[in-house]
Amino acid sequence: MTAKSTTHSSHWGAFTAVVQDDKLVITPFAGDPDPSPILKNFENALNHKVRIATPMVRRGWLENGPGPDERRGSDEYIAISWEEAYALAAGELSRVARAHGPAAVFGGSYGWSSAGRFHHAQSQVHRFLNTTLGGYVRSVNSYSSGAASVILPHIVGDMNEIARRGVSWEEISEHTELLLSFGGLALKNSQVASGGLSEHTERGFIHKAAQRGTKFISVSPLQSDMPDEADAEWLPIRPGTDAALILGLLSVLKANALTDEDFLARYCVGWDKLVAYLQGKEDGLVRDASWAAEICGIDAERIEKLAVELAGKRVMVSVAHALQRAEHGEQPVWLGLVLSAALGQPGLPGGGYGYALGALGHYGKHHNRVSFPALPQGKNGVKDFIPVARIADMLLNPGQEFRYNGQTLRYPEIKLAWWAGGNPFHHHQSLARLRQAFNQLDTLIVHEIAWTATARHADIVLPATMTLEREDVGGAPTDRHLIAMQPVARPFGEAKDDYSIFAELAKRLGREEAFTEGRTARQWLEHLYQQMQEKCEQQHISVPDFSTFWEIGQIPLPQLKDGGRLLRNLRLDPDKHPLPTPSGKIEIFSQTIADFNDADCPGHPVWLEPTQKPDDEHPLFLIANQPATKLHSQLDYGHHSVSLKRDGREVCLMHPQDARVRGIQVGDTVAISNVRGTALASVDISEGIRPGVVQLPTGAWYDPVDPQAARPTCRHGNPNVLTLDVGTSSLAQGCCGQITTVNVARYQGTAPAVKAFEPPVILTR
Ligand code: PGD
Repeated sequence: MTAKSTTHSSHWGAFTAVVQDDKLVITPFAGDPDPSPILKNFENALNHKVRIATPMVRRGWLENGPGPDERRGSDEYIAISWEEAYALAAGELSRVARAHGPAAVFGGSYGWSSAGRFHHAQSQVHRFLNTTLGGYVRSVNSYSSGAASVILPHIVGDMNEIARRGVSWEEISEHTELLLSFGGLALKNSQVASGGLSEHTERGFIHKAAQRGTKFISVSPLQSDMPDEADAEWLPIRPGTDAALILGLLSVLKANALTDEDFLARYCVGWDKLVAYLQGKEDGLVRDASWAAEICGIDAERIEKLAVELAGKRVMVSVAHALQRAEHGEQPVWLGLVLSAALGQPGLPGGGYGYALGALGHYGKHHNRVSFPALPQGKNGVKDFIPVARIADMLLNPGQEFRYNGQTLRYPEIKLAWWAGGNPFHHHQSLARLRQAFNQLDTLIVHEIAWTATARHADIVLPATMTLEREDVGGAPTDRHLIAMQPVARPFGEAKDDYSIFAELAKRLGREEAFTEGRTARQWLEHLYQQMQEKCEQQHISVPDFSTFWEIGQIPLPQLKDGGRLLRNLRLDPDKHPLPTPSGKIEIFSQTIADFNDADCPGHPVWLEPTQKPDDEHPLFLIANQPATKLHSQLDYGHHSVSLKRDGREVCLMHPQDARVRGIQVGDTVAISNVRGTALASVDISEGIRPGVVQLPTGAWYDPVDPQAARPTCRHGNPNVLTLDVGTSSLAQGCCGQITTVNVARYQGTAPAVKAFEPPVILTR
């Protein structure tokens, strides 16, 4: 008998799956023109030895009780029953809430978990803590767009409008003459969209645009940031200096009377102030092409020529998320918008500003007329919050003041953190510091599918099912298909889904009804689907009932053609459609930001030197970007991810000049080091990277040789052992994980074998 093939979805694509001869066979969604190779990571994921089979408790926590503990990250675990696990976790949550209140519980639980909209782990944590405790300390914004999501509302409007409802790929392929991209449009990034995507269309649109004659220019230290289909010109910029380059371009445009003064006067405020800054009226420093060239490493003549090339054409300016994941990351986001405004392009078909275009599969797409509802999270009665990337600061400095978006706030004192669906030892910076921070807690509770470094720091580990082992509905608001995520396999070991775990815990806390509202997981899916169906009916969109949807596995959803509407409407009639900014216009100068009085983010965009600059000890920039072989750290043990490691290690990229002077050859193991630690990696050498820059993608599971060391060595190649844990600025406090400075040396002797996918020592009783 042949096994039934089931439909399913992931952040990196929809697919069908079937177990044949004990092997999981994955077939990409039939309508996907360019499926992602990272689907292959599922093939060996279900029963891998690094999966967590039963609830676990950390030995030190069980023996000594809750409290700060240096052993987190290197302790043994004891397998326990679910009954014991529920009793320990519910008991500890009650103790902390009784003794310190819900403001001592951190439930931010940042992370992407899986595509299904109901089993979205972060929403489950939030709902659980709201319904059982009445609230928790939350986090705001994301590691993806921490700086952009705070600055954009001040200067043009909500990030969703600018990115998710930005100028569409379709329009670009039809109208754009020149696409100037800061940070590129790498397909490894747009292969992913939270909630899932059934059609990967970016490659096709880029190809179509290039064929029609769109010129692509990619400004990035890495040539690979632009797909081959674009046939782009590559301007290899010094990392972190795009703001200076854009200021130089603006200077040239102004000096040559190439700016669209009419657009700037009608639809923007503050151009005069920026011009004064460019011309050095404030401080005598003229920010012209020569000034910019010194900083960004691109010749002054090329900057001058580029500015002239931009003028008078239908130009799209795009700025990648990566640029704002760095010190003063707000500035390139602001200046990309200003450049498009100076060229008079916002609101024209295929012209203007595409913030984060290509950074995720959501951007440059159309929105569905109706989207699948999210799980309601309940009401959070705790007011305290942190910008998401300030987690270590909060745990290390309770009570300390910090600045955020014009406010002075105080870090709460956290005793217990609850994490499901995220991997802070993947996503956070300066991992030795993060370990110190987690060591301050009384208790860390983690739900995980596998022994990630985060699970290895937890006191109570609750084994979660992976997406393939449960029912859900997949569909992002920009995806034309809603997918029934049918289970492919039985849960691994004793793993349970996050909802069932929380329902059992809520029962023990006397709040089961409040958490579940009397519904099973399947009943929630039916309930949420029915809500969507009702919205569809109001709009005369016909969709089948739930059981038919489940049977057929996927349904199409009609879309709006709403790309770029905010700026298009402004241009149509600024009085009727003002932007949601204080002036109703694009704010080249923001009085609101100026009044915050934060020197690291003044009232108009500026070039501010980062603190991290190459020096004798750390002569190279490190770019720690998104991996191509997986999403973040997910399924790092999967076939595709592992097949592209070398000696089990992550692969870094160097320029031949930098390799030669260090006696490094392709395939060597190198130590990439700075004051915070060392990452070991295998080397590739290519001219497709700017000299003076080394690239090591994120995603390799943290695997320290010496977990307790102040400067640990990760034998697997996790770059966050090296990155600096500071906020982008006082305005947004976003993550700065993208760029740091390092030295690279050939590893002498035999490098230690990678153990990231070996479970920790587990004791049974
Ligand atoms: P993931 O690897 O996706 O990383 O950080 P994030 O924490 O989201 O983690 C998700 C975890 O959820 C995985 O460990 C997975 O096993 C687990 N999981 C999956 N499904 C389930 C489930 O159903 N239940 C439970 N309980 N767990 C589940 C990503 C973050 O990293 C992001 S968004 C960005 S953009 C940042 N990028 C960078 C960067 O460019 N450079 C650096 N240096 N650092 C970064 N960090 C950030």
